[in-house]
Amino acid sequence: MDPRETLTAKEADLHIALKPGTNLPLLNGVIHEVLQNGKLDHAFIDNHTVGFKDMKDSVSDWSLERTAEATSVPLEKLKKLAEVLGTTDSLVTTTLQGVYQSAEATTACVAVNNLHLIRGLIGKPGSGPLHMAGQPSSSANRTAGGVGTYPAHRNPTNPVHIKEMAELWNVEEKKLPAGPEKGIEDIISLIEKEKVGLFWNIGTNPMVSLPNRDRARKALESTFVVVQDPFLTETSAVADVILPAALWGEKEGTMENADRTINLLRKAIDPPEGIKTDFEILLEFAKRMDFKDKDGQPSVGYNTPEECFEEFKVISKGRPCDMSGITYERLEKENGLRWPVPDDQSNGTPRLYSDFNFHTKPDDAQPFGKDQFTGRALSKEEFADLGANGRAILRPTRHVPPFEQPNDEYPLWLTTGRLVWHWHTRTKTARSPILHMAAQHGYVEINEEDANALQIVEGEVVRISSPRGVIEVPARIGNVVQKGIVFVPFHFGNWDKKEAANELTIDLVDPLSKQPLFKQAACKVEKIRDAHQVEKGDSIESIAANYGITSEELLAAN
Ligand SMILES: Nc1nc2c(c(=O)[nH]1)N[C@H]1C(S)=C(S)[C@@H](COP(=O)(O)OP(=O)(O)OC[C@H]3O[C@@H](n4cnc5c(=O)[nH]c(N)nc54)[C@H](O)[C@@H]3O)O[C@H]1N2
Ligand SMILES: Nc1nc2c(c(=O)[nH]1)N[C@H]1C(S)=C(S)[C@@H](COP(=O)(O)OP(=O)(O)OC[C@H]3O[C@@H](n4cnc5c(=O)[nH]c(N)nc54)[C@H](O)[C@@H]3O)O[C@H]1N2
Ligand SMILES: [Mo]
Repeated sequence: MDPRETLTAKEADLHIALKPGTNLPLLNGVIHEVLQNGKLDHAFIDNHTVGFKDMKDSVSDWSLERTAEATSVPLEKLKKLAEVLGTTDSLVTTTLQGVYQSAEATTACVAVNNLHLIRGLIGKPGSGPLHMAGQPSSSANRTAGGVGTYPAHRNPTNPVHIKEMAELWNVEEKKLPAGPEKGIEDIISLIEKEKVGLFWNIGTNPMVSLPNRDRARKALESTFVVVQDPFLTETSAVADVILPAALWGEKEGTMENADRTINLLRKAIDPPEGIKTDFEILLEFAKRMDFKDKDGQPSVGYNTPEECFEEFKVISKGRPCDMSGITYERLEKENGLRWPVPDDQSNGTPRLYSDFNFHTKPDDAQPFGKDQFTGRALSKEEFADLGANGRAILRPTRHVPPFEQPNDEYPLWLTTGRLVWHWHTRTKTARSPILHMAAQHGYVEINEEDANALQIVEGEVVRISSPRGVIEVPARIGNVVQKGIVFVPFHFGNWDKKEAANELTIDLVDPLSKQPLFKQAACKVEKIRDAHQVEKGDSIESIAANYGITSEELLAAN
């Protein structure tokens, strides 16, 4: 499912080129059809789920005809899709940013889960919904509690979990903030209200990666900003203090992969003279701040990454991500282990939910769920009322169209995303001459028909504007995007060039996950030159010279 004909779509047996922002209508339509004509697993629904009736009622209006109209996907394709999904004996669904950074993000993930549950296609070989994280640090953050939740999938809205953490850390309960987590856009608003005195940025480059970056820049300029990064970045421009940090390969520690594998990374080389690792900087900070526990002992009791991991193991005990049975030695010998690993006899858990037990007992659950429309965090009582207690919860999925849609002034959909040659804000990949040569600058992908109507030619620099900002980049014309949509890669964000996708994107978030809506906004494209000006890349000689190599060496490497 992708509005663009990506490389992945080209390999597909069935490409569902839906309109941007219509994941949920599509899933609702398909689920409605599967409920009518598919092979439901009634035993699974009865024994291992709650909420079937509410879920079913919530999609009752979604005939395939209505779905075709809402999504622009031909009826025949929808029928085919519903038939496959209603009859297959095994199903893996993967979701990523086309879902999470889209309208109705969390609700669409819920719909995917609903589909797997009513077909009983979960916890079995060859079946499961895989809601992936994009990178190890995203995965590990969810486990370690770096996204405003508490460590080891603890629930900030559950007083029992706050109490456990207070005991484990030997601090007073009232010192631990309770209540729902804050997303980055909440933090930007708090900075604007002068409620944040210090913004400590470790290992991200928000001046390129945050939506509506003009607003984000103004906010960061108004507070005290520390940037901790191995490189000078676009975010260094708003920093009050810059802390140079060591890179991977210059330090040791564990990492978590998208499939829950914990890996051990050993240090390969020393960092440059005087450069500390993130871990050392944080330890040093805790020491100089003289942070103490309830009994006056230093609150950070470890000195090495391994000792820190040992503390995390204690904190993870009994939780979904139990790591009690993992040691550095085992990680090295067994080439990584997948949590939960509850004791040293366990070889890890390649598949979750194979006993059809889900983390829905009130004192087990990480979140108590949120209201689909307002994002209000549900209370423990409301969650308990669902009566799940280890069963999976089928939730209703009601559709609300995206807030910003193409209109008279901004008639096109803007969507943004990745190129294979670059990693995010290019602090590493732009330093590779080969990758830089493959993708040197921002551009806009536009459909042939739209390009013809605007009389633009391949390579011509055009202006793209949204209610937030303006960029000027060369056009790539073709059929990868449908008529009415443009795509801009988000990797490019130098302050001295007008090519950052995030000048244009909208700073709205999904009310449940708080993830920004990078995939849908309204924009317009304008011709700006009388004579066609075609943007060419740098010459091979000048790229090679930038990296201190000859053009022959560069070509040989490529
Ligand atoms: N080379 C490289 N690899 C990377 C990264 C990188 O920067 N470079 N980043 C990593 C990270 S952190 C992440 S999060 C992942 C992201 O991996 P992906 O999610 O695969 O990457 P995106 O390019 O953001 O792609 C999202 C896709 O969603 C589509 N889309 C837009 N709107 C909609 C919609 O309404 N519905 C649907 N179904 N699709 C829509 C877009 O056309 C696009 O093809 O990649 C990881 N891998
Ligand atoms: N328009 C639009 N915007 C997007 C997206 C999109 O699809 N469209 N995708 C979003 C997604 S999914 C993601 S994940 C974000 C990514 O956005 P960011 O996380 O902001 O991007 P990165 O370039 O990965 O930034 C990582 C920073 O950490 C530094 N770094 C590397 N190693 C270390 C280390 O060991 N220690 C420290 N302290 N620093 C280190 C790098 O030099 C770099 O500056 O972008 C988001 N923004
Ligand atoms: Mo990501």
